[in-house]
Amino acid sequence: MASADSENRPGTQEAIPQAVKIIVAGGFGAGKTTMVASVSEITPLSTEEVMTEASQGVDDLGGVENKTTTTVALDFGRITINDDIVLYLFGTPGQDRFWFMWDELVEGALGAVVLADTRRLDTCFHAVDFFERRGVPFVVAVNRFEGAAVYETEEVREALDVSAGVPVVMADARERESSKEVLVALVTHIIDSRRPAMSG
Ligand SMILES: Nc1nc2c(ncn2[C@@H]2O[C@H](COP(=O)(O)OP(=O)(O)OP(=O)(O)O)[C@@H](O)[C@H]2O)c(=O)[nH]1
Ligand SMILES: [Mg+2]
Repeated sequence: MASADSENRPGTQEAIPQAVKIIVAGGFGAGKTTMVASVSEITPLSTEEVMTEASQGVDDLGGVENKTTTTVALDFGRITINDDIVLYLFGTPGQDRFWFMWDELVEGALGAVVLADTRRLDTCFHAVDFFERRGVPFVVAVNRFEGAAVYETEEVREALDVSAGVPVVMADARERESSKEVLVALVTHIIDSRRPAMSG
């Protein structure tokens, strides 16, 4: 649906499809649902469920103790970047026990946003690793939470050990403009990362 791969014409500018599937990933509670909702121009589909006592001891609530709901399947939203590009956003469920769904969600995706939670930077290691292994271009968006340590983008890059070519940007997932800037950075990165393949 989202990725119009069948319309690809390698070697031409039109190799960038009009409808682009993007994954919004990151650790549990990093702000994925918030980002998809803030930026979507359609009413976002969300699959939030109230967390019950049953999740205690199963889900790692350290640092996000006030969280009462969680995504159990996916978030879905859409944003038009310009006349040529419409992004279809798929937010992942954040908890470890739903990782099995990521393989399905990533199918056909051209890029990803990894939301880094400044309270628990380590929780996005899985996402970074996941997209690196699959060769899916991604940007790291550092979502700042009040009271959390303040990091420079380069500190985050070092902590996550992402390569110099991966954009690391500051973000506030609650702000539409900020979320849109992240996505524009991602689209630019996707285009850049496809360029060598097109010329070679
Ligand atoms: N301060 C601050 N709070 C945020 C930001 N982004 C999200 N939040 C808050 O963090 C909480 C969790 O956000 P969600 O969007 O549900 O996080 P999620 O990554 O979808 O969570 P899971 O689906 O459970 O993994 C919500 O209460 C948001 O309002 C941000 O950029 N800054
Ligand atoms: Mg969510």
